[in-house]
Amino acid sequence: MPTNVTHEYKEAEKKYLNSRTIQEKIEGLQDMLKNLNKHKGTEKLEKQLKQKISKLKLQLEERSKKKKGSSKYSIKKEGAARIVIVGTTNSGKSTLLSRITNAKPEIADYEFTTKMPEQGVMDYKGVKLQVVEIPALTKNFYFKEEGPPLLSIIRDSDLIILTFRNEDERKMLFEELYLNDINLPIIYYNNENVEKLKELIWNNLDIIHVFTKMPGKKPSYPPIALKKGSLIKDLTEFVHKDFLKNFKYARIWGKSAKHDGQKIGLNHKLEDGDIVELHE
Ligand SMILES: Nc1nc2c(ncn2[C@@H]2O[C@H](COP(=O)(O)OP(=O)(O)OP(=O)(O)O)[C@@H](O)[C@H]2O)c(=O)[nH]1
Ligand SMILES: [Mg+2]
Repeated sequence: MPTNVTHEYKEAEKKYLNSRTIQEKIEGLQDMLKNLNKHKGTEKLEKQLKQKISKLKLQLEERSKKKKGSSKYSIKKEGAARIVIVGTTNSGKSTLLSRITNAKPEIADYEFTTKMPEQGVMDYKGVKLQVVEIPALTKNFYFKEEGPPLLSIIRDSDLIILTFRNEDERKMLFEELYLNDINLPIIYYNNENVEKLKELIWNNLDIIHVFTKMPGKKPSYPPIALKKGSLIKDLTEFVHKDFLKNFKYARIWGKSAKHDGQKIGLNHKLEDGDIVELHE
């Protein structure tokens, strides 16, 4: 135990040691975590606190599963990636969802309009991406009935778009994400037009899109979404397993090509927007 912990940390520790219910225990540990003056010497302690919290949360979740099904909040993963809109109430989450997807969520000037997760599909250059609006996040979100299932939708995403009305709200959101061990890329937006906004989202995802074509034909549509860093080998395998066996070479147009129609092999690295002609 490092000796240079803060007064607030010691107070939180006292509260934790006197707590009785699982929820109180988690809250106490979270307070300790928040008040831990983080540096190299406290890394081990931070890890231990996080582990204790996870264990207790598991216990709590096991109990609530027995009580009621939280599956009504679950959302099936679809598309090449999942983007979640996370924010405080009335911060424009539904407005954003309606701007970038086909969804028509209720938008109103009263608070907590959205009560269930809403989803829509964002089309970017032909790639379908799932966008989910999470009902407004509040302090100690984990302890709300809908907290754990909604937090797992967030955890199971590729990118967070964060919305808030002021700096206090922004801090609260970051604290909630931290306490719930959510470490995803986060972007803000600033009322950009829809095309700029979609581009911002796309550029922060870990995927690229590529087109395949047959010799003498036009590129096929829609394109194929692949992880950044994918090779011709990955694309070929995705198109058809048999293609890989019979692969002879490919020709490529686009950012990764030295010249139009460059002849390449399986280990060539693809770039966003490339067009590939597979020869077998
Ligand atoms: N000033 C301003 N108002 C906005 C913006 N986006 C939405 N609004 C307005 O703010 C109110 C709330 O918008 P929503 O999109 O419903 O906000 P929300 O975050 O989904 O809210 P809840 O679902 O109720 O938590 C509406 O009256 C919107 O017209 C924005 O960018 N700026
Ligand atoms: Mg809403």
